[in-house]
Amino acid sequence: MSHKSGFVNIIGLPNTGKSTLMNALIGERLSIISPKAQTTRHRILGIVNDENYQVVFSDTPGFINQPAYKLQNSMNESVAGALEDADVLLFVTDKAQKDEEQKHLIELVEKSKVPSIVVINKMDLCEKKELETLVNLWKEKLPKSTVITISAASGINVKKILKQIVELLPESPAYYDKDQLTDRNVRFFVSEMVREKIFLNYSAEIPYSCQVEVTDYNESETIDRIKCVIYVEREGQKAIIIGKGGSALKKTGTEARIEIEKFIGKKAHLELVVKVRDKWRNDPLLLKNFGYTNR
Ligand SMILES: Nc1nc2c(ncn2[C@@H]2O[C@H](COP(=O)(O)OP(=O)(O)OP(=O)(O)O)[C@@H](O)[C@H]2O)c(=O)[nH]1
Ligand SMILES: [Mg+2]
Repeated sequence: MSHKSGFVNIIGLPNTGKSTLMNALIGERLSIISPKAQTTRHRILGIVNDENYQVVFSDTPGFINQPAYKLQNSMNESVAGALEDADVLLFVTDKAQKDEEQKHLIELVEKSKVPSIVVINKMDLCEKKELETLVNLWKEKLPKSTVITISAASGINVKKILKQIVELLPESPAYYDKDQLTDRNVRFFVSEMVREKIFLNYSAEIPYSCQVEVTDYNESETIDRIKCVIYVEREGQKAIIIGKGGSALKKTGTEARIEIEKFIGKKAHLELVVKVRDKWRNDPLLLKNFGYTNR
């Protein structure tokens, strides 16, 4: 039997459930998820391997219509990059998304030469009639695309999408080793797990002002000892992150450690330190050092 392989890139507005969908497709918790918009900041590969096919999914940051920081420009650039090398596009949306916000993405999908699937996520939040209306609207908006309704959070129709994707993939040998799950290393996922807990534990501007870097990672057979620095933009934010008597940081650290231990399959010791880097979200050199840009 012939072998199929290709890049399937997941795009959409922030908070539509792209990361939840990628995790559901690959069956692992690779991408971090939060109820807040703009959780994902990088393009992250998640690979599904089968004897007869290899699907290389890319989770991408939600597209930002009016970027206010250089960080957001780099997030949008990774969306643009994901459009360039796609064999199949998954355009994730839900009933809450407005057409004017999605205009740019709709045009990109329309212009793209690769097959696309409009994924209407969060179907659990829709009445039957409402869902039918949404499906019909999307069929009108993007007549060349296939439209599928899913609930990424509960896994409804996720298998159906995978089946559809494999049908659309070109015949090709695998791009990656068949035992490879992602292109990112453990350090990256550790920093993301800390960032996820920050997104869940703090409000307003705090999660958006944080960058997490793993500065030490000492592996041993039974326990990994990890040190992370959380960078914030102002002293006031540092105080909020740490909390009264260190309580907020302690909570975040404990929650992240539990997640990290599940991920690495052994015990972890996690030390978190908070530092201030003035306006890092607009600083080209810091953005480069933090791995957001190549320039
Ligand atoms: N009700 C419902 N909520 C969902 C579903 N899928 C995802 N969510 C929720 O939607 C929120 C956003 O999910 P994410 O996967 O982080 O969304 P995203 O598109 O990756 O967001 P960004 O990374 O910010 O662009 C989270 O609170 C999820 O739990 C679903 O099928 N049903
Ligand atoms: Mg995401």
